[in-house]
Amino acid sequence: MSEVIHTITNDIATEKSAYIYFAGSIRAGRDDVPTYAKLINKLQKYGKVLTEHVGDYHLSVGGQSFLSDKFIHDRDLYWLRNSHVVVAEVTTPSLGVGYEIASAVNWHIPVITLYKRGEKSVSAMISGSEGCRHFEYDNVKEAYQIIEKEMAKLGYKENHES
Ligand code: 6IA
Repeated sequence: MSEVIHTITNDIATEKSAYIYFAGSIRAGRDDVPTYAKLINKLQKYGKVLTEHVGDYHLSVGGQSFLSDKFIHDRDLYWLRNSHVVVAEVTTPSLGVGYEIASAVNWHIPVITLYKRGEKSVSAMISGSEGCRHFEYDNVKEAYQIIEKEMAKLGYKENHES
């Protein structure tokens, strides 16, 4: 673990732009992976997305199973603690994503939550949280516009070269 933390620390220390923690469902279901991948792609224009694997089509509910749950938990919380902004796609309700959002709110890290407008409603613990900037969207283009506005408000510019 300490070796991994050391690698992460070096990685974080050499980056200059925003460190973004993208949260999306893993064990709670992978139906929204195509959306996660697009949102991650967009967010990469603002800095380093520490959790690219969440949008990886190859990471199934059994993905990264060579890692212990404790390792995943500790590593992800370390990344979360070191992020400047959290973007969570919350359409598929996930315990892990809820836990990450609550941790980020408690650490006063800005949280943007995105929910695909539909028949169901998001949990009031998300839409009612003062620590979350919560948005509903109809399509990915709309989600991109939300990201653009919110990242600009936080002082992050889109790098068109990446
Ligand atoms: O409860 P969930 O599994 O849906 O939680 C998803 C959230 O927790 C994501 O935002 C991730 O940051 C984090 N997370 C949960 N599981 C993993 C994981 N592998 N790898 C990386 N991040 C994770 C799980 C593999 C497991 C099925 C063996």
